Amino acid sequence: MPNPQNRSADPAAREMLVRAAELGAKTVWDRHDDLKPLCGFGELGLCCDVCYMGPCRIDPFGERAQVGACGADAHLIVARNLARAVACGAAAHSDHGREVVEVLRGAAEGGSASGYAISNLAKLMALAAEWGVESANRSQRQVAADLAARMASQFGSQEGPLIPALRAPADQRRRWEKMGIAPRGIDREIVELLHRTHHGVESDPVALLRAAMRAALADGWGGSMIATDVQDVLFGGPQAIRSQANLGVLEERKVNILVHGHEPVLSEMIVAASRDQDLLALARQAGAEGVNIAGICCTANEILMRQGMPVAGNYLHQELALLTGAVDLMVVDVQCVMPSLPQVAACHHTKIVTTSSKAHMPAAERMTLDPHDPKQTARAIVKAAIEAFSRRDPARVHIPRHKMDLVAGFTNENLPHYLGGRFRAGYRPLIDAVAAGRIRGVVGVVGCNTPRVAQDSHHLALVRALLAQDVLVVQTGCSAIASAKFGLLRPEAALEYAGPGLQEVCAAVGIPPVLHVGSCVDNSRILSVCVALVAEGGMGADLSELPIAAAAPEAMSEKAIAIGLYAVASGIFTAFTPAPRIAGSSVVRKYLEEDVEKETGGKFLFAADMDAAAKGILAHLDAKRQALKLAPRPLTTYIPATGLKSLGCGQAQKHSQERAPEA
Ligand code: BF8
Repeated sequence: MPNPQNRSADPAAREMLVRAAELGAKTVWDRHDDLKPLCGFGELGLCCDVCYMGPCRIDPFGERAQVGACGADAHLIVARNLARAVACGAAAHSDHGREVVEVLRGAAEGGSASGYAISNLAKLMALAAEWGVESANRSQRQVAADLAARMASQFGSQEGPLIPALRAPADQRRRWEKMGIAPRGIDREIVELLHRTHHGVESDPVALLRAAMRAALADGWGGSMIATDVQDVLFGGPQAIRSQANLGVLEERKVNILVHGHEPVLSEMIVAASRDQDLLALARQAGAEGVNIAGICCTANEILMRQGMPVAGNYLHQELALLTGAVDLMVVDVQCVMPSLPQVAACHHTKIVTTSSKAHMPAAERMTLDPHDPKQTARAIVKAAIEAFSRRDPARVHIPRHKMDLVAGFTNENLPHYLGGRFRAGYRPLIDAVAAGRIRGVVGVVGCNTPRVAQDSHHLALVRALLAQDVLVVQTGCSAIASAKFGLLRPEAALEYAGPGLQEVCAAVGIPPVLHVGSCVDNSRILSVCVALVAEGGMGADLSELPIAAAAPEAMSEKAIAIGLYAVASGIFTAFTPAPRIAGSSVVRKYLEEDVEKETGGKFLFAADMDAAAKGILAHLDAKRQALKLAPRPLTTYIPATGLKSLGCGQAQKHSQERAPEA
C-alpha cells in the first residue's frame, strides 16, 4: 500500500489509511492515484468545453492547435474556465446565504410556519440599524421580517449597491467603482459572469477576470456576509469556547452521529435533539452510554463555534471517520460531501442520511428537513442513529486515540473584548501591538484539504512559519481544523510556536496565537476585522494598506477560488496553493499576480511551496509596515516553513497522545 506519511501529516489519518487497506476500502487518495497521470491540458486550463464543437485543446508546446474551433486562444480559454469556477463557488456560498435568510423569514413569521426562533436580539437590532429597518416600537418578529425581506432583495437586486458591501472602506469602494466591479446584486453578478463565459460572448480575458472579481465580491461582501450575520441572529453569536478535534472525539460507548456539510439549520437542531431526555433513555436502552455529536468540514465549524461540539475532522477525514466503524449515522446537507460516502459506509453498519432538496445521493437514506418542524426531523435522525448503534459490531471498531484540545469562537464582534478587556474593549491594543512591532502583521489562513499534497502539511508548515515570525494567524474552514488537530488553537501554543513578540501579546490577553473564526462563509468575519482595523485609524485608508495577507495552502474547491479572488479584489495579498488551472496563460497569470495590484491593491502569489508562500507573505507584511512607517521589527531568524514541519509535528503528536483517552 502507498506510504500513509505521503498522504497525510495527521497521525490519526495515517492510522486510518492502514485500516482502510485492511478493510479493502478505497479512499479519495486511492481514486486520485487511479486517475494519474492527470490530464495535462486540464491542469494547464487549456481544455475548453463551453460549446459542443469541441472539446478543444490548446497545445502548450506551440506545435499543434493554438486556438479552439471558434478562435478562442489559450488566454481566453484559461480565463473562461477560471471564471466559471468562480461563478460556481460564489453561487454555493450565496445560495447558502439565501437559504438561511429564508429560515430567518420563517422565524419571523413564527407559529406553525417555522421551528426556528431568534436567539440573538442584540445582533438583530444592530443589523436592523445598519440595513435601515425601523425597530422603534416594533416587535422583534416584525423587525426580523423586514430585515429578512431586505436581505432577500440583495440576491435579485439589479442596481446595487449591495448593503453589506457598504461596510468596506470608502477608498476600497472607490477602487471598485473605478474598475466597474462594485457588485450590484448577488444573483446578477453570478448570472452575468456565466453569460459572459458562454460561447461567443466575452473575448477579452482580462475583462472576464474583472467580471469574476465582481461576482466574487458579491460572494464575500454579499452572500457569505449575509449567511454569517443571519446565522448569528438565529443561532447565537459565538464566544470563545473550548472543545476538541480529531477522530479520537468519537466515543466507543456512545451513539456517534457525524454532521457534515455547511448549513447549520439542521445540525443545530440535531445538537438540541441529542439532549432530549427521552432520546437519551432510548440510547441507554440500546446499550449506549449517551449520544455524541461531532462534525466534519464546515458544519463542524458552525456547531463548534456556537455549541462547542467536537470536531471529528476536515475534508479528507470524511471517509476515514466512516472507516472507524464507530460512526452510527452521518447526516449531510450541501457542499464538500463526497459521493463515495455510501460505498465507504458499507464497510460497516453506518447509515448515510441526506437532507437537502439540492443534494441527493442514490445509495443513501433521505430524510428531508421539514422547515416547519426541524426538531422533528432532527429527532428522527437521532432515533435512526440509535437504531443503527444496535447493529454496530464492537469487534470491528477502530478509533484512533488522537484528539486535541482547542479554543475557538472568535469573531469580529467579540475580539475587541478579548483583546482589550472590559474597560478597554476595541482594536486599539492590536493596532498598538502591530505598530510597536510585537505583532508583525495579521494573516488569514483558510481553505481546504487536497490529496495533491499530504493532508494538513501545507497548513501546518505555513502557520508555524508565520507564528515563529510574530504573525497573528486567523483561520476558518478546514484550515482551522488542521491547526486544531495539531494543537495550534490552544493558548499554550503561543509558548511552543510563536515568536517573542506574539508570545508576549498572547500571554497578556490570554488568546491562542491562531484564532479560529468559523466556517468558510465566516471569511466575512475576517473582512470585518480588517474593516475594523481601518476604522480604528492609524493603519491606512483601505485594506491594501494594512500589514495583512491571506493564504489558502491546500485549496481544492471552487469556493476557495471565489474566496481567493474576493480577497484580492478587496486589496489583500493572497498566497494560493496549489494554483488554480491557469498555468496555460501568461496573460491570466500576469494579471492575477502583478497587474491587478494597481487596480484593487491586492494580488495573488501562486507559490510553489510553503517556504515561498511564507517568504512572500513576510516580505509583503514588511513592505506594508515600511509604507506605514511602523516601528522596525526586531530581527527574528527566519526558519524555513519546511524546516518546521518535523519539529512541530513531533510536538503535536506527543501532546495528542498524552491526551488520548484510555482504551
Ligand atoms: O467550505 S474549507 S473543503 S468544507 S470548501 Fe469544503 Fe474547503 Fe473544507 Fe468548508 Ni470551505
